[in-house]
Amino acid sequence: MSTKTLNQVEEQFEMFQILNEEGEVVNEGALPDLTDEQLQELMRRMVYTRIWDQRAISLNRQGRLGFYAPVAGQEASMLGSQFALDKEDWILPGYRDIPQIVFHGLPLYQAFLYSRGHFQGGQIPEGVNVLMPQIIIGAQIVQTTGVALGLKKKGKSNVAITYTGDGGASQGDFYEGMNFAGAYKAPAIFVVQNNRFAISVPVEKQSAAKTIAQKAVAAGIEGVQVDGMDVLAVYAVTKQARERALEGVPTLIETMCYRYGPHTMAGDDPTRYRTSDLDNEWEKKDPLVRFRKFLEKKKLWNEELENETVDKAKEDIKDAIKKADAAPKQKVTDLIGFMFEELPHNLREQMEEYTAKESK
Ligand SMILES: Cc1ncc(C[n+]2csc(CCOP(=O)(O)OP(=O)(O)O)c2C)c(N)n1
Repeated sequence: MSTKTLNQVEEQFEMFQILNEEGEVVNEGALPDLTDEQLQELMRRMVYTRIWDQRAISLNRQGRLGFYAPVAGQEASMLGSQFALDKEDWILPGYRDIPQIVFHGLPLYQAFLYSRGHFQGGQIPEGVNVLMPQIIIGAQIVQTTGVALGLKKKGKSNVAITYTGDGGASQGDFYEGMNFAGAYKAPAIFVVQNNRFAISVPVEKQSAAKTIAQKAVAAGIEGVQVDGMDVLAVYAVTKQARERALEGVPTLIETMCYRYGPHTMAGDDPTRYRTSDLDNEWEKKDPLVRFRKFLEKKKLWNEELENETVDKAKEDIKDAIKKADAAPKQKVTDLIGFMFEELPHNLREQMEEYTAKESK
């Protein structure tokens, strides 16, 4: 293949956008058909999530939350895509994708318990169609195709969607999952949130490809690159991907975004691998600022609605933490007990030992 041909392929994956940084519509024909109430709900969810993120970081620093991967900067990418789903669709998330699963039905206190490593955080309630967030990079991608094929076999008009990062797109599972989905026409959507870094490794070091979206071509599925700071654009491409998925054509969506905070709260220092110029460049693209401007011009958002949302988020977080604090202290026997239906002999011995210890 000549370089010219490669360039021609890559040029097809131009970033799709509806709102520019000023909140102006640059793609009138692509505006999704959302009611005023739905537009406000999208804004509400992004503001709520920003507050939740700030609170979670602070709770983590106080030692009141465990593992936490900040989400600020990725709200449009996360929530615009989830908003395009049906309640019965399945989400297979990565560790950062907690907002999507909470807005899909997981109670907030369980998200906090997940963060604390408590088993109740993983007991997804019946009727909430999400699987446990994966810490192992890429481990939910092949499974997404499996879940999607299961839905198809059962005759459901639903899709399975998964989220990973640009780093996840460097894993073998990523290619296997997409290839499998393409070959078997699975109703699946693969979202790669390209926040430009896999911890400290820039995306340019992970792949020679100009876009991640173009990796769909080899799997024979659709690929689209979208402005991940533009909630309307993310919603629109996911909605289309969902319709296509139901017709047997999976889609890979690459959302161009940025995480404003550290990779996780476990000691990552982004100033060691990102410049303040780059941070500033992406701060100008802030998904909340942009969408707020768009809504304000339409008289659909104001300070009062903003404050109401902030207060509601703070109130909900307080209640959820209280509820998480009230969960029974996790025991070693819980951990062993949930692993097998029938314990192997070595674990049976440990179970007996800890049952005796815990009953004292
Ligand atoms: C299989 C595997 N390898 C390595 C790690 C360690 N690790 C955790 S997060 C991460 C980077 C992931 O980056 P990316 O996929 O871009 O996602 P992001 O965190 O930026 O959303 C790595 C290498 C892991 N969890 N799993």
